[in-house]
Amino acid sequence: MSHFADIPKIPYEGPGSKNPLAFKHYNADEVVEGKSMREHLRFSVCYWHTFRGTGSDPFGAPTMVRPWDDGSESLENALNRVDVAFEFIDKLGAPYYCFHDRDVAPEGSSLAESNANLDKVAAKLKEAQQRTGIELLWGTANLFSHPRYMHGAATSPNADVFAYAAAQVKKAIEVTHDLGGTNYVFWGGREGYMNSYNTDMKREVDHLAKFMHMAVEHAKSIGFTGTFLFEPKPKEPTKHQYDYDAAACLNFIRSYGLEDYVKLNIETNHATLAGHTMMHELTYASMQGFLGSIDANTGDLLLGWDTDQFPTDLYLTTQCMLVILNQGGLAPGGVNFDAKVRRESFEPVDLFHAHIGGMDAFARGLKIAAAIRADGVLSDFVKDRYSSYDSGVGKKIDDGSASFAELESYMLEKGNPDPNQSGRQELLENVINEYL
Ligand code: XUL
Ligand code: CO
Repeated sequence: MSHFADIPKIPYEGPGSKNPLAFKHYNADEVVEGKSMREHLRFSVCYWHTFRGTGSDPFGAPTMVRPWDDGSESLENALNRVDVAFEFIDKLGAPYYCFHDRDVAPEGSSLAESNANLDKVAAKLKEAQQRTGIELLWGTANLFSHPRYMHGAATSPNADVFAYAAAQVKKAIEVTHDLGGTNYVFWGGREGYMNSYNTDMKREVDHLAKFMHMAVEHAKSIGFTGTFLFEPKPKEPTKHQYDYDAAACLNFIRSYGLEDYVKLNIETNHATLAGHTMMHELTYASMQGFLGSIDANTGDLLLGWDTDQFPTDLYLTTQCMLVILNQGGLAPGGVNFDAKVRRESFEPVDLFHAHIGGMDAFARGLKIAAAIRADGVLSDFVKDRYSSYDSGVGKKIDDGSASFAELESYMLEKGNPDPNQSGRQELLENVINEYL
């Protein structure tokens, strides 16, 4: 039975097309810089927003019209949703999907019942993956919705809650492994705090590290070789999240000896909540070899929360693809649309419009970034800007052979530094516009 009977498999029709249900730029087989767009972009649809989003907000009731969903938390409804999800992803032509354990299967009245529910749905997910060829980019556990996690999960002051979360993540890693997932994500849903007076920060952060080490150990013991991805977010739901931004996460990863196992999943709206641009966060993670995957979305300039909108801004997607191409791609990570349609966009077809727009925006970003790279307009400028370090005293600084004393005598003799050169920001911004 089709749940999107009026919607065909989304074709590529090219930039001239006016068909809202066609790609204008995402042409999966088109080769850019020696790889197909499918391989570069590794698009993923997220289960939680796309198939579980209701459109409710703190002021209003659900708005989404989802004719296939009876609105219940029954296993039957969850199993039925698998068919819907795979029909949608297949028609869209995205090669991957992602989920939290509780998006796909209902929480039971005990851990054992929740695990049994997850097993039943996972069996159906596996069958759907085999039938369609759609693969799992990453799995994760929801450690934030249930009231038991009100004070956090791995950072809860209640050791039993830590233990419950550990059991839940153990199961989620096993299911991810069984479904062939290539990554496992840790987003610290409530791993943070609201008030310093009642919080032992050192103990909480130590516990988070212990939790991750146990996850890594368990993964090894079952032969899961996927990448663990830590997803930075500065606030929301707690006031201070321990995984604030890429720099805070990397400090945590290195301080606790997790650097051989854990990389980062960088999300645009989390970057901007932290007061950074996405390009800053991507560059910071990438330059140290820790950019594993991205959650593609965008915030709203005028709203201060995580609005998780679909990305349509070509500057944003171009900047993302510049960093991704510079590091030679994201695999085994990908571009996951951790994005939701607005509550006013309540019809099923809006889900297609949203994903098509995001995929086209990234495809354009890819093509634009590749053209910028082919002409070397940024890289040549930046190389030249730092060329004083390619010879003479600069080279000695770079290779570590200079000392303060040597630099002092160099400068005493020379008198003044060579003159500075213009940073040419406006020129470069104009140049980028020529590629859009
Ligand atoms: C929340 C968020 C999560 C993670 C997965 O802001 O981004 O959906 O991506 O837990
Ligand atoms: Co995310």
